[in-house]
Amino acid sequence: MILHSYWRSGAAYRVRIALNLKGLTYDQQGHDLRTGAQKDAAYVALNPQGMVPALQVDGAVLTQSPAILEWLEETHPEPPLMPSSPVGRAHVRAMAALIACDIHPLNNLRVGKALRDMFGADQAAVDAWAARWITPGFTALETLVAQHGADWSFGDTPTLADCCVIPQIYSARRFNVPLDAFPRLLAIDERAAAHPAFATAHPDRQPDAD
Ligand SMILES: N[C@@H](CCC(=O)N[C@@H](CS)C(=O)NCC(=O)O)C(=O)O
Repeated sequence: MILHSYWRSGAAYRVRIALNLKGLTYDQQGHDLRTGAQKDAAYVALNPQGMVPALQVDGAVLTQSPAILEWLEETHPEPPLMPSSPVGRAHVRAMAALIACDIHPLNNLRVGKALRDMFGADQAAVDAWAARWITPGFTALETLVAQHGADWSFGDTPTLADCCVIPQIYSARRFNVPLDAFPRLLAIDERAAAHPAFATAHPDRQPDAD
């Protein structure tokens, strides 16, 4: 498997965590988003969106991290990253979607670039914009974790929700978003830092990291 990635991409970070939790080995090919390498013709031929991640496997190219996570769960069911009950699975998907649909798209690299290029935003304004979406999202997530979580976001083993939560916390810190109001999320982040699958997926530990 080849994971097309960028060390700081939150969406690629999700996939690395899941691959590691499943105990799978993979190579990584970094695309430096800062120089626009994701728009190179050779990469766009693989992923027409020109975004990371993409996973090359068995002659296929899988794109969109939620689809890749679901594919991984279907093809490599052990250890399970989804609960056994349908209602539990719906809760995990809801937490993952809260991040992947309702937070991350508003604070990814291209949105920050558009804020700068189209509206003259400086870094402080970009940070405030990110906080505007991360804070209410995390407020809801903290409540959902209080309802459904234990050691992890849902129950006492890592799920696909945690694959999304941890990268979003990393991103929140990059935007200087205060996190004190989210003790449950911070406890999960601390647990992840001590878990090999999460720790080795951390951006700073990737081959293309600065
Ligand atoms: N919904 C996509 C989002 C992917 C995404 O936002 N990727 C960012 C990095 S985290 C990217 O490639 N940005 C480069 C660009 O937009 O040109 C997924 O979950 O895979």
